[in-house]
Amino acid sequence: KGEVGNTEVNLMKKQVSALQGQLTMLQAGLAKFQKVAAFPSGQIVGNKAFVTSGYEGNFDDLRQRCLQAGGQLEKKTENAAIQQIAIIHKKAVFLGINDIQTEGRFKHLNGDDVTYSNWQLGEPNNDKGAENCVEIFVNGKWNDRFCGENRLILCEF
Ligand code: 291
Ligand code: CA
Repeated sequence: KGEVGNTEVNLMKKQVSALQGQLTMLQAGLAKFQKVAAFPSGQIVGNKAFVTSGYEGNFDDLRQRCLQAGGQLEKKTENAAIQQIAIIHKKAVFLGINDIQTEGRFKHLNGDDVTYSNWQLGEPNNDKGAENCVEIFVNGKWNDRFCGENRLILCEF
C-alpha cells in the first residue's frame, strides 16, 4: 500500500511469466521444425544443419544452390554427419571446398581457408592437374576431384 510502482511490478511479473510460456512453446516448435527440415537424410550438428536435395550435380550447381546458405564444415563431428548422408545415399558427396583460385590452397565457398580436413591417404593429388573440388567418400575420407564431375550436392546451413 502506497509503495511506488507496485502495480507496475505485478503487471510486469505477469508479462514475464507469459513470455516464459511463449518461449517454451517456441523452443519446442523450433526443435520439431529442425527435425522436419532434416528429414529424411539431413543431419543437425550443434546449430548447423547439413541437408541434401538427394540430387547430383557438378560444383557449379552446388555453388549456385548453396552459396547463400553460408555454413561450413569445420570439425570431426560435422564430417561424421556428412559421412552419414553419403552412407544413406550410398554416394560420394561434393563439399563446398575448392582450390580453384590458388592450386593447393583449399577454401570454403565464402573464401575462408579450410582449417579442418580429412584427406584420404595420398590426397589431395590434383590428378592430371585437373582436380580443384573435393568429394567425401562413404568412408568419410576426402579426395580432390574434377569439379565437372556429378556428385550428391549438399548444403550447410
Ligand atoms: C584415382 C586417384 C584420385 C583421383 C581419381 C580420379 C579418377 O582414384 O588418383 O586421387 O581423384 O583417380 O582421377 O577420375 C577418373 N575420371 O577416373 C581412383 C579411384 C577413385
Ligand atoms: Ca584426387
